[in-house]
Amino acid sequence: MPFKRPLRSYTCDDGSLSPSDRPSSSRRIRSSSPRNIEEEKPLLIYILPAKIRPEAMSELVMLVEDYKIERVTMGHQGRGVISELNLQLTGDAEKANIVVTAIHMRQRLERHIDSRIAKTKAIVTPSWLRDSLTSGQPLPYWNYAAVHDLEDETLRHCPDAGQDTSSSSSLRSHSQEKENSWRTEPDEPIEVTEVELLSHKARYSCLRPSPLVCPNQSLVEEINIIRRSRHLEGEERSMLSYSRAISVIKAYPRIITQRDLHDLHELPFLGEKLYSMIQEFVKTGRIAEAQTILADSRFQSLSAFDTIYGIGPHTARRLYDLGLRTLEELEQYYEVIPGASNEETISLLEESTNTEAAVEKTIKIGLALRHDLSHTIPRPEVEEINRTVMQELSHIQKGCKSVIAGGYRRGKPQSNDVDIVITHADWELGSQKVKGLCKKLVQRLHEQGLVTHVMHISGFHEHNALRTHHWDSLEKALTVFAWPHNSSWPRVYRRVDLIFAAPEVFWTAVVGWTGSTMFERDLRLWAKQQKGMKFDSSGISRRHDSKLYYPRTERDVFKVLGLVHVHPTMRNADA
Ligand code: 8GT
Ligand code: MN
Repeated sequence: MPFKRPLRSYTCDDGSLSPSDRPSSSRRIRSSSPRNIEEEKPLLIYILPAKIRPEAMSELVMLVEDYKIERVTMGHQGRGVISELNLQLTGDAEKANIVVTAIHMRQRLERHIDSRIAKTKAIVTPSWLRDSLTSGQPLPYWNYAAVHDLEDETLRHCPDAGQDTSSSSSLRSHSQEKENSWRTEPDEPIEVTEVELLSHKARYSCLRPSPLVCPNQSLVEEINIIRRSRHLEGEERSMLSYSRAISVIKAYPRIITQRDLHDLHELPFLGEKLYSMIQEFVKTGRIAEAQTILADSRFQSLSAFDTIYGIGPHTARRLYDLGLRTLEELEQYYEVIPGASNEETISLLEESTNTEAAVEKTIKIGLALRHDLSHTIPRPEVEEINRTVMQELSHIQKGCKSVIAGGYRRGKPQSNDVDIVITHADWELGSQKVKGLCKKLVQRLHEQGLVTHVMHISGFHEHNALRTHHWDSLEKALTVFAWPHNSSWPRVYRRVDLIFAAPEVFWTAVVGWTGSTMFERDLRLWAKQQKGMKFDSSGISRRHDSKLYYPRTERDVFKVLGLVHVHPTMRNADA
């Protein structure tokens, strides 16, 4: 299918748009200090058509063109505001600063662009273009590198980080002027001064800085084996002790050596037993108990069963007690054909129940799709799933916004599933506008063939027993998502969770779904023990008078709870 307009006519190098057509946009307002916009050089974008559907290609071109027209119009209206984003399409990859592509394999890319040239460009996904146009600034590339093998080269071409910060703070002051606006933007860069306010000695993990990978990661992995064993055996208290120990070690700022051992006494939750395990690890690089567990056949079976969606420790033990030992035996027991889940989708119209039949159905889907579901999801695909879901949602309700939460938001390069928290951008009316959307969206995604299974769907549930105000604010669907056969992404089944929140509780929902689990647990504990408040994904309230809080930003969530803002990438308080 041809583009709506031929790509070449938009190239800057053949001069189809005059330089005076370039300035200003209203979307993102920069400082009021005048700049010579005539002299500004645009970023040249080459969109590689291979693997992009013609409609999507056409949409991308139109997005850039519409943006440019809007920018020009604002400039001519003399508003004196200058957009960060000055893009120009080019038909010549060699001249481009940025190559936008749906290709993810280096070899495949090099069929279209010479490797020598590719190395000198930023190679990004179409999401970068869309998200940059939405935010009105050239976003940093780190979440958008299209080709893993060329990530380093791509990041080297990243836009100036300083510019980013200034533009986001000026956006903030701009949006504060507008009564009805609030932040639904992506994460700001991490602020070193904020991290310094946290302490690795704090009792609550929401006061400690917990990076994705810590200096003592191999020790953490070793203790995590013991933790998992306790979890599988249903020994919850013991499991929690190990979880706490892990979360403390995650925040410890340097590699633990013999010399550091006495320091550990200053840390919370490291009792005698843990202390001697750490000592053993420092000496030998191993913890004997963990190694014994790993070699244990019961642990191996229960671990394998526990990887199946729908099977928790309790079910795993029950299956083991029936004499089952391997996943193949489980497949026979449940009469499942691997890879071919024709298991009918759980009714879209009815709320999920926890009946035995419903649980069994979920296990059957989880087992049949286990090979696909065991593959982790790279960041560019997570972003594309979000974008696709939001595009489908826009056909049902305009003006919705989303944040990808979960491990993705904490910086994980690969996720086990995708957690998308959705709201409506209208602070006043959004609550009504998102009501009932979850079911409609899932139905639409199912009709489009994008959602193949629904594991669970539920309507509004309440923040607490106090039936004050419209607190019925979260709807969620736990689904299985798959790309269409003609997509540039492989057809691998992916788990996607869709969570709908009213604007008043959007940021509490995002915080609640960003994790990690121990961070969440300590947020709730902190709120209860130190602040006399109740925190969960569906809201924050004060216990003594049930006062409800409606934070407009994520920072507000932390502020209301009396906490320093912890950047999402510092909330990795689990192994
Ligand atoms: P992964 O998906 O790569 O494994 O990593 P993850 O994103 O950290 O794990 P997750 O299992 O997807 O959980 C993401 C966060 O959502 C966790 O912090 C967890 O506490 C939270 N979460 C659920 N399920 C539910 C739920 O039903 N309600 C609420 N409020 N939060 C939940 O996982
Ligand atoms: Mn997740």
